[in-house]
Amino acid sequence: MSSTGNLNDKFDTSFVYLFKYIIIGDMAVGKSCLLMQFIDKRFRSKHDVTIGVEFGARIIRIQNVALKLSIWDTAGQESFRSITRSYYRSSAAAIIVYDITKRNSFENVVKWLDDARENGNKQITFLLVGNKNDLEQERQVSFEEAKQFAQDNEIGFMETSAKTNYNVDQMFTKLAEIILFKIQKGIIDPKNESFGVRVGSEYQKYLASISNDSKQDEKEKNQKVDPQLEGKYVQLNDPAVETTKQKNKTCC
Ligand SMILES: Nc1nc2c(ncn2[C@@H]2O[C@H](COP(=O)(O)OP(=O)(O)OP(=O)(O)O)[C@@H](O)[C@H]2O)c(=O)[nH]1
Ligand SMILES: [Mg+2]
Repeated sequence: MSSTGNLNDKFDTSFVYLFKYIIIGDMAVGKSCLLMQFIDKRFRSKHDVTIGVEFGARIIRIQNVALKLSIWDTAGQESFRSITRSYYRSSAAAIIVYDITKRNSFENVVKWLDDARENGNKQITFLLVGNKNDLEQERQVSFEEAKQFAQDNEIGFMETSAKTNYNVDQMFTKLAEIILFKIQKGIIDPKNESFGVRVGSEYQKYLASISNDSKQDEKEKNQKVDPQLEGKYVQLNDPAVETTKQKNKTCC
């Protein structure tokens, strides 16, 4: 196992919440490059096969809440599948990556999704990612087809390029917004690590800093879609989030 990113970030506990992510998908679709771009802002043109699992961490802020993302980048190679499975359970989010220039990697998404649904916790949030969208002339999977698949399976979807850094930060932050939303709605208990979340040293300070009124503001802000993502992202139709929205509509 190897790791990437700033060493201080990995041991830093000054965050409100920690969210665990897992990145899955076929070999060579660009999982490690997406993580490297997010953590280190660099691109590697060589395919350096991941053996087992690699790790990266970064602290981000969403609506002024410090969130630490702890990301497990797994091997696409079939022989590592049983190791990968052991990481699903304690993940808050699963990012399923395919390569838009390799139809086969898209066809295998269904297997990855089944695997994660079978082995993950019941509140895991999914995002389907079509990577390498800089290679438009080699495209084998249309945006529309993948979007339809994501809608049919009630998961989020976006296209990215680890090479040009297109949508890379957005894919990680969008998931963090949704997990934060689930915490604020009481769908996920942040103190229950089986959901792939944990509280950090800033948690008590954060709770003390928000009055009931400002808590409500935070919730409302959290429901807004990042304007930068409009047109590039299919809104997550997460059944748990949808159910609470429905309840709120009828209750007040
Ligand atoms: N053009 C282009 N190439 C990319 C992109 N992302 C990754 N690649 C290339 O695709 C190859 C595989 O990338 P990796 O990130 O190592 O793939 P992986 O999914 O981690 O593969 P495994 O670890 O074997 O499962 C490398 O040669 C990368 O340079 C992208 O967005 N655009
Ligand atoms: Mg890799």
